[in-house]
Amino acid sequence: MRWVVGDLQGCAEPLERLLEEIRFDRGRDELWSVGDVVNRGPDSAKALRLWKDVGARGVLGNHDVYALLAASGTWPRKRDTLDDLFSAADRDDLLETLRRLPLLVHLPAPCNGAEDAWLVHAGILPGWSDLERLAAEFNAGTHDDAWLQSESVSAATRVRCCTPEGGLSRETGPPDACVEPYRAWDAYYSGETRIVHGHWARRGHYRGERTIGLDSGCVYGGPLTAWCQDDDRIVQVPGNRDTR
Ligand SMILES: [Mn+2]
Repeated sequence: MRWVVGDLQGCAEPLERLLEEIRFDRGRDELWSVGDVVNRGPDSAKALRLWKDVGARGVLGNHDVYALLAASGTWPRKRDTLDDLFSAADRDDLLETLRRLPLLVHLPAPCNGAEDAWLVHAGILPGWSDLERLAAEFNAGTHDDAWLQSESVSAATRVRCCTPEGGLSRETGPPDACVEPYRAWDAYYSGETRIVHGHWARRGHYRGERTIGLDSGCVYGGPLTAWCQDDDRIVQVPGNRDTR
């Protein structure tokens, strides 16, 4: 089975619960992260290790970008919960795993009756129509600090409400909080293939016509949500209740 899990944000225990709940078998199953494996939650290093142990599959999130740029000193450190990661003996190895992550991934149907999907942390901009071409372009090259700060990385890991021209709003509320000329990014998406994403905790888990959102805010006390691509099924386990 191929599973896609929502934003972990350093929530290692909920991930352990999920793997148990779905009887994850690393020889048979795949676990894909929608990004933001680290930060805000209590156990970034542990969550990262666990996710790496089950295959290190996924796409890059904005908190992963922040962790990489803060670790290299390119960005100043803001308030974060990354001390455990930055002081870990395997820190370089863990960070390198994050740095290798692509921005956009096509997940072909894993079995008969299942549907194709695209995986991205936040979303895509209205002008991004040929996703195969863009994925090849965005994911290629050295994932150095300049790449991490590029416009495409920024858009794919941060968009929620945007203009038809691709201007991003700072609004973090649900889609009805997007004020004209801003609309939820998926309102512009007319592609055939479903896009699975995270990043929008205040929208929560939802299923749109062509999209599925998996960030149900497990770091804020919501559940951790995962989607099984094989049989189009959602599984949720309790998140971190004691963090904010
Ligand atoms: Mn995010």
